[in-house]
Amino acid sequence: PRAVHLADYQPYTHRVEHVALTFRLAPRATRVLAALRLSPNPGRPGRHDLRLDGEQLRLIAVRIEGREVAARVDATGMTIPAEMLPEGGFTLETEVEIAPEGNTALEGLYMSRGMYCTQCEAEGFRKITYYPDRPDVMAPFRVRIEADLPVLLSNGNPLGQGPGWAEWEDPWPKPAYLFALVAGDLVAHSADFTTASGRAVALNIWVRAGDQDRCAYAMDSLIRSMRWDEEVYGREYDLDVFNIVAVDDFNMGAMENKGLNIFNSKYVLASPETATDDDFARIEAIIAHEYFHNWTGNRITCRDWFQLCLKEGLTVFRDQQFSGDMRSHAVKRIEDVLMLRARQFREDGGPLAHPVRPDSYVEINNFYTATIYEKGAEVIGMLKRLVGEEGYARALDLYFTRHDGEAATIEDWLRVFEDATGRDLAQFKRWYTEAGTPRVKVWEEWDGESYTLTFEQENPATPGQPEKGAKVIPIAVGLLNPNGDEVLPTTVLELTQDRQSFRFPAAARPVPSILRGFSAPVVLERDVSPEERAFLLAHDTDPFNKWEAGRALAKDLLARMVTEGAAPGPDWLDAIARVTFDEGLDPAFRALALRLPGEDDMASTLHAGGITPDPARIWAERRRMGEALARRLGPQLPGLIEALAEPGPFTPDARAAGRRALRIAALALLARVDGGRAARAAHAAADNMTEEVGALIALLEVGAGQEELVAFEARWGRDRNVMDKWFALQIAHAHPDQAVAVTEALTRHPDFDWKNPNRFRSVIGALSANHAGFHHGSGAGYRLVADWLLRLDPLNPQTAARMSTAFETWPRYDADRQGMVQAELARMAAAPGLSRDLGEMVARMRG
Ligand code: BAL
Ligand code: ZN
Repeated sequence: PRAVHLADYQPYTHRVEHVALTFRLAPRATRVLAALRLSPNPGRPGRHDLRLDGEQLRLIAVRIEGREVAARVDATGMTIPAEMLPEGGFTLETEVEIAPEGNTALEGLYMSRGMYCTQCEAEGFRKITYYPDRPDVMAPFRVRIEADLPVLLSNGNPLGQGPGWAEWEDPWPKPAYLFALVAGDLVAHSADFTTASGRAVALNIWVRAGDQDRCAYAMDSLIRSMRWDEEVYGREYDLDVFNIVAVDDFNMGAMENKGLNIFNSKYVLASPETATDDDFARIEAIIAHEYFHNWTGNRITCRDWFQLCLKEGLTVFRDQQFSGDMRSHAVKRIEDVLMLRARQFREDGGPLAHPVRPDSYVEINNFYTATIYEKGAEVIGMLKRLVGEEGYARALDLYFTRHDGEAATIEDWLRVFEDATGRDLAQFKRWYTEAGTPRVKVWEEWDGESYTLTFEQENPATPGQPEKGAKVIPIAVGLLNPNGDEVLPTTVLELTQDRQSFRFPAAARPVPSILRGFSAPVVLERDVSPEERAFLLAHDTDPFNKWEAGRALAKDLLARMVTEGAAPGPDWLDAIARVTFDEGLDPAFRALALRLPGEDDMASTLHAGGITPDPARIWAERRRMGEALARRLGPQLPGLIEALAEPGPFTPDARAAGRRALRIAALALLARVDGGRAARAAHAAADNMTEEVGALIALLEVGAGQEELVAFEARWGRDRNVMDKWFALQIAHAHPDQAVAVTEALTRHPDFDWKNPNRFRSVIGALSANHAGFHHGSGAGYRLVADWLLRLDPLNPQTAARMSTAFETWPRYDADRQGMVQAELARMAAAPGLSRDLGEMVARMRG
């Protein structure tokens, strides 16, 4: 398959002025009639053939201005030669037949448990009808749906409906990837919203009968998102209805189709009994994310798919701001950085590294990555730090006025910042065009009068990019005096050269707090003593760096345990104990401080330090670390657990969730010294899913919990979303020697519906998340995952390709493991009929 290159971009030959679609729905033979009003695009002078994308369509008829024409049809579309096109504007009509029932790829129009739904981003619309399926072609759509089903939905405002039909009109020009259609037997959880300028909007969350009592939190999140976007960004909603539909079979988390968001049901449905605090937080964030896309993505979209981060990075940044405002900025930042390091740094350091704006791809679905999304958001956070709150607000206002209704580029985005603030962003642009995580080394010097910090940046080679220039790196710094008082409040230093020094007056040697708030997505390298880390953990006024100090202490210790056989000493144990029981700190923060470094994170850190990680040893030493902490804190844990019990009914707010998080962390530690007694009691008493799952994981981690698993299945066996947890947690928390066997056994469970992406991820994804289990020295983890990817690929290439990233870290490990992964990659590469999606991923990972 050929790669697509950014450098080859050309505007489309024609304009689409209007689209009218009629759907006659039937599971095996849906008819799609399309009438496109087309005209030549003045941006592409000359006469051109008309090329339309189309895949897996049975063509019935093509007419221009009512007359049949003979179009040339091939496997990826249709061409009508220029000489057959009237001069000026004309109407093209096509009629095709598609089979949604057989669509297992979940792209285009498909069926999920009797309901019709669509997923068009990035290139699914071409599986619905012939069309210029590219984001820079924007048009208003009118849609008629005919089906004998009670609920028939599409984008925009309702025009009319009757028995067996409904019509919709979307007045806002949109690219085809934002098209959506839903038809099924659904019920609505409804509410009203009035925008700041007085538009009444009907809000509906459509679900299957029986699920409507699990929509309240999603609706509340939607209303808060709509208000927040008005208050913080001045952005109002622009239609009379906003519909959300929950679907069980969905490749992604959710989709921002104009006026008709389609969600993986897992990110809509929640009740205290069925959803954990993490689920509630994710629902809030994803509802906000998809809603915020209405302006950053829909009203202003991407010129081409290379610009994906234009909408995704910005929308992630906005949803992170929103969650911080709704909850705690400190806790949200720590969680976001944990995730960035776990997913994006991992990607950036391996064979799949790519720039935030890539310049080529084979299959665009493979670029919905942590780099585009999370690093894309970090880049915006850096821009904001560099231009300040006011500069950011001015730039965003200009972005919305200048580009509303357009398909824009990263150049357009950076230009609004330049025009609004007068700043030159030519060097900053490297964050978009160069892959890899910069490493920043820092040295300090104090001469009795002044204190100097010297930074050196190194930008590592990544696939296809051996050489890189220096980046603009905003480094937020604060200085503390030896008593712990802040002598320099947070100041942003701008590192723009390979090596650069910054001097501060200082009569006494200060303690620096560097990269506050994680002000840039870099790896900071600095020789710091455990004493200084403990000092920062106790005194830093920046909550992120306070947490980071504890994290670094733990990682240094775990690294020494793995490499030198060190044992946890009182310095670390006492420092963690002080934070754990410090009632002046937010319980959510204390819970994060108690969390041990992850095994994959540790493997990456060791590898970066020139040490080949041994997964089994990391697992064993991390366990020993937890046991030592449990022994140190043990006597005080029952009191803490007792004090954190919430007397009243469950509420999903951040305060209550933080208390539960700390309580569960304490239960998990206590289980290591009391054999699980307290966790078992907490499990029996739990009246919400957060505590039920938290206590169950605590038990599984100490080799117990089998009775509880049986009871869980007996209670929740019919609930798909809840049962996904049951599948996942017993694999993710299995002993490394048993993880593959547990996974294999669960693949034989009658409810292992592997064609459902959520269930597949809950089983096969959970094994790849069990670091020592997946990287087991036997190679059985690698084999099992590869077997299942090969089985899924012909049916659902998108999900298979995405899950193949389990293998991306192979270069870190020893020669045996490298050989075994390479053998699996070679086996996949050689599989007959491998999809373009998985084929591209495997090829990139093989290098
Ligand atoms: N646009 C794909 C789903 C999302 O990022 O919202
Ligand atoms: Zn998005």
